[in-house]
Amino acid sequence: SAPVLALVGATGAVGTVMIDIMNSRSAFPWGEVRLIASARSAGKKISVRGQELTVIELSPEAFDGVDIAMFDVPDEISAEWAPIAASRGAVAVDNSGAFRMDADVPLVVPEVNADAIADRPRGIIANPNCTTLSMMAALGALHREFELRELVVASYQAASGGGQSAIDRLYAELSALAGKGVGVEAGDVRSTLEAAGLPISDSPFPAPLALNVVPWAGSLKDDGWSSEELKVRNESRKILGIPDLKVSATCVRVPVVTTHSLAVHATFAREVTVEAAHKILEAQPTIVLVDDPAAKRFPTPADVVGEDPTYVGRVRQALDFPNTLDFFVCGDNLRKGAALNTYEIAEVLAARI
Ligand code: 11C
Repeated sequence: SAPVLALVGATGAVGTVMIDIMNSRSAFPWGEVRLIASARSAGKKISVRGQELTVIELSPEAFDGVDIAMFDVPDEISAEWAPIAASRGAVAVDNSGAFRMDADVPLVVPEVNADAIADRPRGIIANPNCTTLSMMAALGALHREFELRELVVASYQAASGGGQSAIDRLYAELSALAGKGVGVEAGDVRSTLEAAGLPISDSPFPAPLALNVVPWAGSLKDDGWSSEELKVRNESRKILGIPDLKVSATCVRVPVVTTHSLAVHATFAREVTVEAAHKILEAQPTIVLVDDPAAKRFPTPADVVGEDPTYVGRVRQALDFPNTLDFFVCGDNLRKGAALNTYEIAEVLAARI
Protein backbone atom coordinates (compact mmCIF):
# COMPACT_ATOMS: atom_id res chain seq x y z
CA SER A 1 0.00 0.00 0.00
CA ALA A 2 1.06 3.63 -0.45
CA PRO A 3 3.51 4.83 2.24
CA VAL A 4 2.50 7.00 5.19
CA LEU A 5 4.37 10.31 5.59
CA ALA A 6 4.60 12.31 8.81
CA LEU A 7 5.78 15.90 9.15
CA VAL A 8 7.03 16.88 12.60
CA GLY A 9 7.12 20.65 13.07
CA ALA A 10 4.25 21.18 10.63
CA THR A 11 3.45 24.68 11.89
CA GLY A 12 7.01 26.11 12.02
CA ALA A 13 8.75 28.32 9.42
CA VAL A 14 10.23 25.37 7.45
CA GLY A 15 7.16 23.18 8.10
CA THR A 16 4.98 25.81 6.45
CA VAL A 17 7.20 25.80 3.35
CA MET A 18 6.99 21.98 3.42
CA ILE A 19 3.18 22.13 3.25
CA ASP A 20 3.50 24.49 0.28
CA ILE A 21 5.87 22.01 -1.44
CA MET A 22 3.50 19.08 -0.80
CA ASN A 23 0.64 21.10 -2.27
CA SER A 24 2.56 21.96 -5.43
CA ARG A 25 4.33 18.65 -6.25
CA SER A 26 3.01 17.01 -9.42
CA ALA A 27 3.27 13.41 -8.17
CA PHE A 28 2.12 12.55 -4.65
CA PRO A 29 3.11 9.03 -3.59
CA TRP A 30 1.67 9.12 -0.06
CA GLY A 31 -1.31 7.11 1.14
CA GLU A 32 -1.64 9.29 4.24
CA VAL A 33 0.01 12.47 5.51
CA ARG A 34 0.17 13.00 9.27
CA LEU A 35 0.94 16.48 10.61
CA ILE A 36 2.62 16.55 14.02
CA ALA A 37 3.60 19.50 16.22
CA SER A 38 3.91 20.56 19.85
CA ALA A 39 0.87 20.57 22.15
CA ARG A 40 0.58 24.33 21.52
CA SER A 41 -0.19 23.79 17.81
CA ALA A 42 -2.15 20.53 18.11
CA GLY A 43 -5.72 20.84 16.85
CA LYS A 44 -4.81 23.39 14.17
CA LYS A 45 -6.24 22.62 10.72
CA ILE A 46 -3.98 22.70 7.65
CA SER A 47 -5.03 21.93 4.09
CA VAL A 48 -2.86 19.40 2.24
CA ARG A 49 -3.84 18.74 -1.36
CA GLY A 50 -7.40 19.85 -0.74
CA GLN A 51 -7.83 17.79 2.42
CA GLU A 52 -8.23 19.50 5.79
CA LEU A 53 -5.81 17.77 8.20
CA THR A 54 -5.76 18.27 11.97
CA VAL A 55 -2.33 18.70 13.55
CA ILE A 56 -1.71 16.07 16.22
CA GLU A 57 0.52 16.31 19.26
CA LEU A 58 4.02 14.83 19.21
CA SER A 59 3.97 11.49 21.04
CA PRO A 60 5.51 8.04 20.47
CA GLU A 61 2.13 6.72 19.26
CA ALA A 62 1.95 9.46 16.63
CA PHE A 63 4.58 7.48 14.66
CA ASP A 64 2.71 4.17 14.66
CA GLY A 65 2.12 3.08 11.06
CA VAL A 66 4.35 5.87 9.70
CA ASP A 67 6.87 4.87 7.00
CA ILE A 68 8.78 8.16 6.73
CA ALA A 69 8.86 10.96 9.31
CA MET A 70 10.32 14.32 8.30
CA PHE A 71 11.57 16.50 11.17
CA ASP A 72 11.68 20.29 10.85
CA VAL A 73 12.27 21.14 14.50
CA PRO A 74 15.17 22.46 16.65
CA ASP A 75 18.20 20.22 17.29
CA GLU A 76 17.16 19.17 20.80
CA ILE A 77 13.66 18.07 19.72
CA SER A 78 15.11 16.02 16.84
CA ALA A 79 17.78 14.54 19.10
CA GLU A 80 15.04 13.20 21.38
CA TRP A 81 12.30 12.29 18.91
CA ALA A 82 13.93 11.06 15.69
CA PRO A 83 15.19 7.90 17.48
CA ILE A 84 11.68 7.38 18.92
CA ALA A 85 10.19 7.60 15.41
CA ALA A 86 12.83 5.12 14.18
CA SER A 87 12.09 2.73 17.06
CA ARG A 88 8.43 2.75 15.97
CA GLY A 89 9.44 1.61 12.47
CA ALA A 90 9.62 4.93 10.59
CA VAL A 91 12.65 6.24 8.71
CA ALA A 92 13.37 9.68 10.19
CA VAL A 93 14.56 12.36 7.75
CA ASP A 94 15.95 15.09 9.97
CA ASN A 95 16.59 18.69 8.99
CA SER A 96 18.31 19.64 12.26
CA GLY A 97 22.01 19.58 13.08
CA ALA A 98 21.57 16.81 15.66
CA PHE A 99 22.74 13.82 13.59
CA ARG A 100 24.55 15.20 10.53
CA MET A 101 28.05 14.20 11.57
CA ASP A 102 27.04 10.87 13.16
CA ALA A 103 28.96 8.14 11.28
CA ASP A 104 25.83 5.95 11.32
CA VAL A 105 23.63 8.62 9.76
CA PRO A 106 23.89 9.41 6.04
CA LEU A 107 23.89 13.12 5.10
CA VAL A 108 22.09 13.32 1.79
CA VAL A 109 21.63 15.66 -1.16
CA PRO A 110 19.76 13.53 -3.71
CA GLU A 111 21.55 14.99 -6.77
CA VAL A 112 24.92 14.18 -5.20
CA ASN A 113 24.69 11.05 -3.04
CA ALA A 114 21.16 9.60 -3.17
CA ASP A 115 22.50 6.05 -2.79
CA ALA A 116 23.81 6.91 0.68
CA ILE A 117 20.24 6.61 2.01
CA ALA A 118 20.48 2.82 1.80
CA ASP A 119 23.00 2.64 4.65
CA ARG A 120 21.04 3.97 7.66
CA PRO A 121 21.69 1.71 10.66
CA ARG A 122 19.93 4.10 13.04
CA GLY A 123 16.90 4.54 10.79
CA ILE A 124 17.80 8.24 10.53
CA ILE A 125 18.86 10.26 7.48
CA ALA A 126 20.13 13.83 7.89
CA ASN A 127 19.50 16.88 5.74
CA PRO A 128 22.43 19.35 5.47
CA ASN A 129 22.67 22.92 6.70
CA CYS A 130 21.15 25.41 4.24
CA THR A 131 24.45 27.16 3.59
CA THR A 132 26.21 23.93 2.62
CA LEU A 133 23.19 22.83 0.58
CA SER A 134 23.06 25.96 -1.55
CA MET A 135 26.29 25.04 -3.33
CA MET A 136 26.08 21.23 -3.25
CA ALA A 137 24.24 20.56 -6.52
CA ALA A 138 26.80 22.67 -8.40
CA LEU A 139 29.84 21.33 -6.58
CA GLY A 140 28.63 17.72 -6.87
CA ALA A 141 28.23 18.05 -10.63
CA LEU A 142 31.61 19.75 -11.10
CA HIS A 143 33.30 17.23 -8.77
CA ARG A 144 32.03 14.28 -10.83
CA GLU A 145 33.78 15.75 -13.85
CA PHE A 146 36.89 17.50 -12.53
CA GLU A 147 37.51 16.02 -9.01
CA LEU A 148 37.32 18.66 -6.32
CA ARG A 149 40.44 19.24 -4.20
CA GLU A 150 40.07 22.61 -2.43
CA LEU A 151 37.17 24.85 -1.57
CA VAL A 152 37.23 28.45 -0.34
CA VAL A 153 33.84 30.06 0.17
CA ALA A 154 32.26 33.22 1.54
CA SER A 155 28.56 33.10 2.31
CA TYR A 156 25.98 35.89 2.07
CA GLN A 157 23.27 34.47 4.33
CA ALA A 158 19.70 35.66 4.57
CA ALA A 159 18.05 36.58 7.86
CA SER A 160 15.49 33.76 7.65
CA GLY A 161 18.26 31.22 8.31
CA GLY A 162 17.94 32.46 11.88
CA GLY A 163 14.18 31.76 12.04
CA GLN A 164 11.12 33.95 12.42
CA SER A 165 12.60 36.19 15.14
CA ALA A 166 15.51 37.01 12.82
CA ILE A 167 13.14 37.91 9.97
CA ASP A 168 11.10 40.10 12.35
CA ARG A 169 14.26 41.86 13.52
CA LEU A 170 15.42 42.68 10.00
CA TYR A 171 11.99 44.14 9.10
CA ALA A 172 11.89 46.14 12.35
CA GLU A 173 15.36 47.59 11.64
CA LEU A 174 14.44 48.41 8.04
CA SER A 175 11.28 50.26 9.07
CA ALA A 176 13.06 52.15 11.85
CA LEU A 177 15.71 53.32 9.40
CA ALA A 178 13.37 53.90 6.45
CA GLY A 179 11.36 56.29 8.65
CA LYS A 180 14.46 58.50 8.68
CA GLY A 181 14.47 58.74 4.90
CA VAL A 182 17.87 59.64 3.56
CA GLY A 183 18.72 61.24 6.91
CA VAL A 184 20.54 58.22 8.39
CA GLU A 185 24.25 58.83 8.08
CA ALA A 186 26.27 55.68 7.50
CA GLY A 187 27.77 55.90 10.96
CA ASP A 188 24.40 56.43 12.69
CA VAL A 189 22.75 53.06 12.05
CA ARG A 190 23.41 51.64 15.53
CA SER A 191 22.40 54.79 17.40
CA THR A 192 19.27 55.28 15.24
CA LEU A 193 18.17 51.72 16.02
CA GLU A 194 18.82 52.27 19.72
CA ALA A 195 16.80 55.50 19.69
CA ALA A 196 13.97 53.59 17.98
CA GLY A 197 13.88 51.05 20.83
CA LEU A 198 15.86 48.40 18.95
CA PRO A 199 19.09 47.93 20.94
CA ILE A 200 21.48 45.24 19.69
CA SER A 201 21.15 43.48 23.02
CA ASP A 202 17.60 42.48 21.94
CA SER A 203 18.67 41.28 18.48
CA PRO A 204 19.37 37.72 17.29
CA PHE A 205 22.26 39.32 15.34
CA PRO A 206 25.42 40.63 17.02
CA ALA A 207 25.35 43.92 15.05
CA PRO A 208 22.82 45.93 13.02
CA LEU A 209 21.76 43.94 9.95
CA ALA A 210 19.90 46.65 8.02
CA LEU A 211 22.31 48.79 5.94
CA ASN A 212 25.09 46.49 7.10
CA VAL A 213 26.74 43.05 6.72
CA VAL A 214 27.64 40.95 9.75
CA PRO A 215 30.49 38.43 9.55
CA TRP A 216 28.87 35.98 11.94
CA ALA A 217 26.39 33.07 11.92
CA GLY A 218 25.93 30.38 14.56
CA SER A 219 27.96 30.00 17.75
CA LEU A 220 31.64 30.51 18.65
CA LYS A 221 33.87 27.45 18.27
CA ASP A 222 37.63 26.98 18.84
CA ASP A 223 40.16 29.40 17.38
CA GLY A 224 37.61 32.00 16.27
CA TRP A 225 35.63 29.79 13.88
CA SER A 226 31.84 29.95 13.89
CA SER A 227 29.73 26.78 14.07
CA GLU A 228 28.31 27.68 10.65
CA GLU A 229 31.79 27.79 9.08
CA LEU A 230 32.67 24.41 10.55
CA LYS A 231 29.36 22.94 9.32
CA VAL A 232 30.20 24.07 5.78
CA ARG A 233 33.56 22.30 6.04
CA ASN A 234 32.42 19.08 7.72
CA GLU A 235 29.19 18.62 5.82
CA SER A 236 30.77 19.33 2.40
CA ARG A 237 33.38 16.65 3.07
CA LYS A 238 30.75 14.10 4.12
CA ILE A 239 28.26 14.74 1.29
CA LEU A 240 30.91 14.76 -1.43
CA GLY A 241 32.69 11.78 0.11
CA ILE A 242 36.05 13.58 0.24
CA PRO A 243 37.16 13.27 3.89
CA ASP A 244 40.36 15.27 3.36
CA LEU A 245 38.85 18.04 1.21
CA LYS A 246 40.55 21.33 2.04
CA VAL A 247 37.83 23.80 3.00
CA SER A 248 37.90 27.33 4.35
CA ALA A 249 34.67 29.27 4.86
CA THR A 250 33.72 32.74 6.05
CA CYS A 251 30.01 33.01 6.86
CA VAL A 252 28.38 36.41 6.65
CA ARG A 253 24.81 37.57 7.32
CA VAL A 254 23.40 40.11 4.86
CA PRO A 255 20.18 42.15 4.93
CA VAL A 256 18.26 39.75 2.68
CA VAL A 257 15.08 38.10 4.00
CA THR A 258 15.33 34.70 2.25
CA THR A 259 17.88 33.05 -0.11
CA HIS A 260 21.47 32.33 0.79
CA SER A 261 24.28 33.13 -1.66
CA LEU A 262 27.88 31.94 -1.76
CA ALA A 263 31.00 33.10 -3.58
CA VAL A 264 32.80 29.84 -4.33
CA HIS A 265 36.49 29.36 -5.22
CA ALA A 266 36.90 25.68 -6.14
CA THR A 267 40.13 23.98 -7.16
CA PHE A 268 40.02 20.67 -9.05
CA ALA A 269 42.46 17.88 -9.88
CA ARG A 270 41.83 18.27 -13.60
CA GLU A 271 41.95 21.16 -16.00
CA VAL A 272 38.78 23.28 -16.08
CA THR A 273 37.30 25.74 -18.54
CA VAL A 274 34.31 28.05 -18.19
CA GLU A 275 32.80 26.49 -21.31
CA ALA A 276 33.01 22.96 -19.91
CA ALA A 277 31.68 24.11 -16.53
CA HIS A 278 28.75 25.86 -18.24
CA LYS A 279 27.89 22.68 -20.13
CA ILE A 280 27.96 20.58 -16.98
CA LEU A 281 25.88 23.05 -14.97
CA GLU A 282 23.35 23.53 -17.77
CA ALA A 283 22.81 19.78 -17.93
CA GLN A 284 21.72 19.55 -14.27
CA PRO A 285 17.94 19.42 -13.82
CA THR A 286 18.09 21.22 -10.45
CA ILE A 287 20.45 24.03 -11.51
CA VAL A 288 19.64 27.13 -13.51
CA LEU A 289 22.66 28.81 -15.08
CA VAL A 290 22.31 32.60 -15.38
CA ASP A 291 25.67 33.84 -16.55
CA ASP A 292 25.74 36.76 -18.94
CA PRO A 293 27.27 39.74 -17.13
CA ALA A 294 27.42 41.79 -20.34
CA ALA A 295 23.62 41.71 -20.28
CA LYS A 296 23.60 42.25 -16.48
CA ARG A 297 22.38 38.69 -15.99
CA PHE A 298 23.51 36.85 -12.87
CA PRO A 299 21.68 35.27 -9.93
CA THR A 300 20.54 37.50 -7.07
CA PRO A 301 18.49 36.53 -3.99
CA ALA A 302 15.66 38.88 -4.99
CA ASP A 303 15.16 36.87 -8.20
CA VAL A 304 15.80 33.39 -6.78
CA VAL A 305 13.61 33.45 -3.63
CA GLY A 306 10.66 31.06 -3.92
CA GLU A 307 12.39 28.97 -6.58
CA ASP A 308 13.30 25.30 -6.24
CA PRO A 309 16.53 25.13 -8.30
CA THR A 310 19.92 26.48 -7.31
CA TYR A 311 20.99 29.38 -9.51
CA VAL A 312 24.62 29.67 -10.64
CA GLY A 313 26.40 32.51 -12.39
CA ARG A 314 29.61 34.56 -12.60
CA VAL A 315 31.54 31.44 -13.59
CA ARG A 316 35.16 32.43 -14.17
CA GLN A 317 38.45 30.61 -14.54
CA ALA A 318 40.65 31.94 -11.72
CA LEU A 319 43.42 34.02 -13.24
CA ASP A 320 46.17 33.08 -10.81
CA PHE A 321 45.09 29.63 -9.63
CA PRO A 322 45.38 26.61 -11.95
CA ASN A 323 42.38 24.22 -12.33
CA THR A 324 40.23 26.64 -10.38
CA LEU A 325 36.76 28.10 -10.93
CA ASP A 326 35.21 31.07 -9.19
CA PHE A 327 31.42 31.29 -9.26
CA PHE A 328 28.38 32.64 -7.41
CA VAL A 329 25.37 30.57 -6.29
CA CYS A 330 21.98 31.53 -4.87
CA GLY A 331 19.57 29.04 -3.29
CA ASP A 332 16.34 29.59 -1.38
CA ASN A 333 17.42 28.59 2.13
CA LEU A 334 13.88 27.59 3.16
CA ARG A 335 13.18 25.52 0.02
CA LYS A 336 16.22 23.62 -1.35
CA GLY A 337 18.14 24.70 1.75
CA ALA A 338 15.68 23.02 4.09
CA ALA A 339 12.16 21.78 3.28
CA LEU A 340 12.64 20.80 -0.36
CA ASN A 341 15.79 18.71 0.12
CA THR A 342 14.18 16.91 3.08
CA TYR A 343 11.09 16.21 0.98
CA GLU A 344 13.21 15.01 -1.96
CA ILE A 345 14.97 12.54 0.36
CA ALA A 346 11.52 11.29 1.46
CA GLU A 347 10.52 10.91 -2.21
CA VAL A 348 13.65 8.85 -2.97
CA LEU A 349 12.85 6.68 0.06
CA ALA A 350 9.22 6.26 -1.01
CA ALA A 351 10.37 4.95 -4.38
CA ARG A 352 12.68 2.44 -2.70
CA ILE A 353 10.70 1.06 0.27
C1 11C B 1 21.61 30.07 9.16
N1 11C B 1 22.32 28.02 8.09
O1 11C B 1 21.49 30.60 8.04
C2 11C B 1 21.77 28.58 9.30
C3 11C B 1 20.43 28.01 9.69
O2 11C B 1 22.36 23.89 10.95
O3 11C B 1 20.38 23.76 10.18
C4 11C B 1 20.39 26.49 9.72
C5 11C B 1 21.16 25.90 10.85
C6 11C B 1 21.29 24.42 10.66
O4 11C B 1 21.59 30.72 10.20
